[in-house]
Amino acid sequence: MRNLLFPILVVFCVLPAGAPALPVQDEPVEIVSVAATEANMKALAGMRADVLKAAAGRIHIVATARDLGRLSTRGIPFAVETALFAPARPVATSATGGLNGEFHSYRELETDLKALEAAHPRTVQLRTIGTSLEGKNIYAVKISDAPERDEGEAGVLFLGCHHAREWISVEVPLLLARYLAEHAESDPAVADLVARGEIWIVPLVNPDGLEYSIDVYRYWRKNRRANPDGSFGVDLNRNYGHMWGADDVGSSPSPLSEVYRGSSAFSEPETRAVRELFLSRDFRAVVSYHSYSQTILYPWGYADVPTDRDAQLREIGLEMAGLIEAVNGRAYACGRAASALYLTNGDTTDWTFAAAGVPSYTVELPPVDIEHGSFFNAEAEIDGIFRENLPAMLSLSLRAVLSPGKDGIARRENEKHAAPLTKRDQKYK
Ligand code: 0X9
Ligand code: ZN
Repeated sequence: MRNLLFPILVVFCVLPAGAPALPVQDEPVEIVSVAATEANMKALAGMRADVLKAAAGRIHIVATARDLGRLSTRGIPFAVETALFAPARPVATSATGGLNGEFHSYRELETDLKALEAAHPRTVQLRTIGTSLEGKNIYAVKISDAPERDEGEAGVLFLGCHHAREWISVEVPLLLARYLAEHAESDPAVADLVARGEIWIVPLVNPDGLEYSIDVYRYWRKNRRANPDGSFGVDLNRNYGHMWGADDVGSSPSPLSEVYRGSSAFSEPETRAVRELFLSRDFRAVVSYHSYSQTILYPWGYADVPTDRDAQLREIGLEMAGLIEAVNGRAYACGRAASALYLTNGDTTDWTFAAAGVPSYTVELPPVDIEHGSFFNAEAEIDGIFRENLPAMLSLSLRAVLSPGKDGIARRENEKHAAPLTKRDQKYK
């Protein structure tokens, strides 16, 4: 199934709702499904349709009025599925208010990060590593003993929210910062970690996109770059500098596409901010959080080839999956990015691995698939998702700060292995 679908799954082209310059026939209007026959796949690829998912013999696309016309002209029967994709229940507002309930907006995050620093000045320092296109701060939390001193210790980097609509990916790294700050004195393991190394957390790489996703269009993915053709947005996870733009499958040269790679590698201030931080410190491991699919991915993403440290990346990834599953039984798959999910070029972890040779993971948080909520995580589930990820975050952090640098992370004896990679629905986002 996967191979058969591959050609269309990698043709990314979606029209950003809310971008006023678009002709009305190019606005998404319905989610429709067609039978997953080879002829239909060819037709969808020719139309550059925005494929949402392919499962159970059907391909779902986000169709524009133009797409609906094309399907009719070509005599391809389709079913309207829009109602199926509405969130299962209304997203509740909460005491913290706003359309995003307990999830953080840019301002709410800023307030909470400042409060965290004020409450734990001996372990937390809030830094600004850059500003977004619209001038919002990109914040990094440094957690270490004497965080104001740059001691050149080994570090680990946790990143969140390259993709605007993946709100849970802000919360998980933020909760890690809070956990570490609150346990740095009381818990000997955390105290040891903080004494030996540095944990850096950038919970919101894409603040402009997040705000747009909260205020205007919930499914917004990219940043808010005003492109020359009148469309908006660069996919920040296609804008990094390793094999940037290597082909038009893993990213797109079209500004309209959801995976538009930008005009050059690191053309965006948000990816430059991450680059500068990463190159300025001695990071020995990286995790970039995304959602959804409960999957742990490691390089390469740009091509279906292993890195020269494939076995080690797999081993550490499987250990993280095992630690996660041990918390409450929720299984995360683990695999090499290009083969376990799909091709991407210019993604974060390909670049961090290429730049520093350190274990670099994309963690796709829950839910497992679109039927379980896609980008909508219930507010009540935020803490549980963080809790199940915490042991893996701590274990990777400890490995990183104890690792011997360029030679890589030392193997541990008696490692437990998680379940092998299971097939997930192909998702196309
Ligand atoms: O497409 C992406 O950027 C990531 N998935 S998401 O659904 N959150 O957009 C995956 C990036 C991991 N790299 C590869 N699969 N090659
Ligand atoms: Zn993502």
